[in-house]
Amino acid sequence: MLNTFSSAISPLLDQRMPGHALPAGLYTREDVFKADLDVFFRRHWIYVGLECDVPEPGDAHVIDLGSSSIILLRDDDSQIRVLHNVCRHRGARLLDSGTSIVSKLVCPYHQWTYELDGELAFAPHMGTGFDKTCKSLKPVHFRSIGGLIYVCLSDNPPEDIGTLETVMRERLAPYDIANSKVAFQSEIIEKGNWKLTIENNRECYHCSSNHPELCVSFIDLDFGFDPASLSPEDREEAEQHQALYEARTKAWEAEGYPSAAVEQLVDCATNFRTQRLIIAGAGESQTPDATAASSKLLGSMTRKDLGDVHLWGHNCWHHFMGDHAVCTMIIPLSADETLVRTKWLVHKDAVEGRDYDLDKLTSVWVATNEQDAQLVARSYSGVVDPAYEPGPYSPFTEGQLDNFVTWYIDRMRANGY
Ligand code: 3BY
Ligand code: FES
Ligand code: FE
Repeated sequence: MLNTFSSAISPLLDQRMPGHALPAGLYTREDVFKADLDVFFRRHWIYVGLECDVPEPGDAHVIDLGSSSIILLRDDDSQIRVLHNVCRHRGARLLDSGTSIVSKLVCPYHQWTYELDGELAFAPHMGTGFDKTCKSLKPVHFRSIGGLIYVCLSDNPPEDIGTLETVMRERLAPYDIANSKVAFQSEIIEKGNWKLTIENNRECYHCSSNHPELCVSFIDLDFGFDPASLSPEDREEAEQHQALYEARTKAWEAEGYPSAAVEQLVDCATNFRTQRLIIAGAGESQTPDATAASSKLLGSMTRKDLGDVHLWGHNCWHHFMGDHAVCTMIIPLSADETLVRTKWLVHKDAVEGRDYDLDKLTSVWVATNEQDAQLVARSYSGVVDPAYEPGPYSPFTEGQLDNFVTWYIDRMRANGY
């Protein structure tokens, strides 16, 4: 069956040239935005938050996604639940955006009252013949993967999340993210299309001239390139870099820490990449001097020299280091606005001022996010200019952008566009 927008969007998908950015309309058009929300934020798995967003029974956290709204909560048995934020009476939103503490979910409209597992407990004036049992709140498909909450709003979630689950459960185990604490959270609305936000995150071509704070600890990743396409200088640099990674990865793995790159980037529904990255300089953490910001390490970690386990998805990027983690998700708000939500995690017992300094913990990514927001806005304002035409990606530093937009086109096609 053809989708409503397929006839209009399909030629744009055809126009995309391999190795190049997308045609303007795929970033700017309202019909494409609606299709993107449907395909990439309803029919695919997306990262939406953390178990530690709701540490205690009764903690609830609302996440708005386009016209949908979901409630992440911890029930009376300390189990994580994810429910649609839609009353089964006449549809009213049960909870407002943000975080709250609840003993039951009471609809503000006519007081239908639900248990924290979603069961309808009380519905006034509905008569004796009314069967409450079939009016529980609708559950959302979700997985907690090492404390990271992934949801899929479709009735048939893609099954290939299994690889991500297996790989990240093992990699994240020592960090015990489920029992960490959100030390700080930030939200930025970037003035640009969500795909530009993701493309911007998939390269560090822009880092040396735009991210002085991040560059202290972050070493660019060179991947996805064809050595034959590089100049002799670039090839030498890439080879040295690869040799360093190979040696360090081998050493970490010999010590029992899975570190090699695992990726599912094209020819798949669930797009992800992980690798234990080398941290530059002092080598411990993404802080102003690359030393740890928290003296209490995450989970059962005893070492600060285990690099940065990075994880990318099509709506998120994460960095798990010995002392803290930085978890970022995006939600498209419109074709030209994207919400970027970042959380900084520390050990649950770490105390600000005693175990960590909040400014040292957060300043690198606060600055980096702000710089990236400016870059995405700058990029988007050029993409809407009639003079824009899709330019070529660097085969050296932008191979991941090519992978991302290739996956984007394939997934649009696979979903009928
Ligand atoms: O967060 C990331 O994955 C990094 C930071 C800079 C660019 N990107 C590769
Ligand atoms: Fe919720 Fe009526 S809409 S009780
Ligand atoms: Fe950046």
